[in-house]
Amino acid sequence: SKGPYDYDLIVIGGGSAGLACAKEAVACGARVVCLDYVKPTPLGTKWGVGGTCVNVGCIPKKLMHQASLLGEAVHEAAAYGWNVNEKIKPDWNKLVSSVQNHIKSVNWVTRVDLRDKKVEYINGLGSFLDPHTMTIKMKSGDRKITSQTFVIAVGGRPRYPDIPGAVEYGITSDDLFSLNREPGKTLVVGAGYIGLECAGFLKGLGYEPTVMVRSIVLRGFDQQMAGLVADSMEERGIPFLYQYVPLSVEKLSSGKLLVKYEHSQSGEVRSDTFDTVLWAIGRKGLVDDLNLANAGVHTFKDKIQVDSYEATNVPNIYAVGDIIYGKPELTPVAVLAGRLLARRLYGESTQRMDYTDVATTVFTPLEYACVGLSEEDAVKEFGADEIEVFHGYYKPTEFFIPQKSVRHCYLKAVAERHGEQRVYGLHYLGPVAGEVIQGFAAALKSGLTIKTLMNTVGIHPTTAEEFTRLNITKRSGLDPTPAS
Ligand code: FAD
Ligand code: NA7
Repeated sequence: SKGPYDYDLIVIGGGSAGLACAKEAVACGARVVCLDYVKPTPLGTKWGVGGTCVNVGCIPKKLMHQASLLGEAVHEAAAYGWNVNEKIKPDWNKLVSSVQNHIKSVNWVTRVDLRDKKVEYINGLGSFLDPHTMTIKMKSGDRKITSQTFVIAVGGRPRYPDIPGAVEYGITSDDLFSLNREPGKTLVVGAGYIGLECAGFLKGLGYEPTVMVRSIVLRGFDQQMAGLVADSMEERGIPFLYQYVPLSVEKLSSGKLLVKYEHSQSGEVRSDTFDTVLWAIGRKGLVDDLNLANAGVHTFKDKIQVDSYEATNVPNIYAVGDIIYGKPELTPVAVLAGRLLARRLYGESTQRMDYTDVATTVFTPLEYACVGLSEEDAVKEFGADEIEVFHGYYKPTEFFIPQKSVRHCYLKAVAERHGEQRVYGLHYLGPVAGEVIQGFAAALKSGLTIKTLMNTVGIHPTTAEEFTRLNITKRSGLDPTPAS
């Protein structure tokens, strides 16, 4: 029986969360349609189905990071005896077309997958007329559809600062991975993970990024680790302008961009010219086009607040992924939450999403990965007297021959001080950080203790084995730098 509505479920947004939710709901037997629509950036950049991660997020970012690490590896290879031309230079346009070709192939595979799994997909922008009705704006005209249930999975887009020239002359991560010219000397405004990652690979590719930091680096992350990330980037020749905010961007007759910026305490105004200005000042949830008021869904700071069932304040409307307030904005979080929601709605499952202890990596030139609590959050939660921090600097084998700086290779375990010495957080700065932390994340979720960690035999010679030899506590005051 069809019931009074066209569909059981309309999923708004075909990104990480929406696609996972739509596919699972269909697998559970629901009648589903998934809408996805990308508005072009002010520069005109647009992309296909799949959302942020595939088109303008994780994937192109990791590919450019990899390109930058390979350049570094070629330089290192010389020290190992490879006869390489020391003056290697990347071809930006070739890199961009390789990255874009990969993305196009993923877009294609996504559409085939949707067809195979019998998920109806509409390339259109959805907005509510009432809690059960939506208008879809499509190239071919508007269409009205009804559904019993809705899942809002619209994600977010980069913000622009409210200053003269920002939108006309600046770009964001939405434009960078398909930019049709070399970025050149680039001002990266914002010191969240996206700003730092972009600055990192631009430097590795031979461009000249500068990072402008309004307050602190990597807000929300362990601040000792964040400081080490920034120091390692400065050591690679990336200048950081601390405590500065941009005032204006003008285009000079030379084509260069003149940026005026101000020190937030002294009010001192400076200016400099750049080829590219990249805004990485955070992301805005895409609530505006949804006309949520027509459905009665409340918003909160451009986001939607949900309960532990991903339910909004309107009974038949749910939200998942980056659009929900106060949860990690990461693809695997969006995918799992979307899938679990579909299973609860249309399957037998009652399982809820666990948003705690989600591991994550910052793909800066020297990578940083972590899982669990930062040191400051552990202190806040349990008190400094109840926390033991085991830490150490270490020397990756890979760094010896090319004589790379090992000054910032550091790791720590934040643990319970007494009793079982349960591990609350693990933090690692060094090569292939994500690969190192992923397995430890499973251990931490299984109740990892310092004793288990110390009784684990390492794999030698790796950098991950350092976690099995952390025997210096911060409290002891002993020097955490290795002897040799
Ligand atoms: P999205 O993937 O953004 O999908 C939402 C979709 O809905 C979009 O296609 C949007 O256009 C569409 N839409 C919006 N409104 C409407 C509407 N009204 N009607 C129809 N369609 C609509 N995460 C990681 O885990 N690892 C990383 O390394 C990583 N790197 C990142 C790097 C960058 C530069 C960025 C920007 C993000 C990165 N992320 C990373 C975050 C990750 O991309 C997001 O967490 C993830 O894409 C969120 O998925 P989502 O489904 O909630 O939203
Ligand atoms: P984040 O992590 O929100 O970081 C944004 C950065 O930009 C951060 O350093 C901010 O400094 C800075 N910022 C914010 N507004 C301004 C203005 N107006 N001028 C200058 N600098 C500014 O965003 P990302 O883009 O890195 O990451 C996107 C999302 O992924 C993010 O929301 C995370 O939840 C996950 P601040 O620390 O606020 O002083």
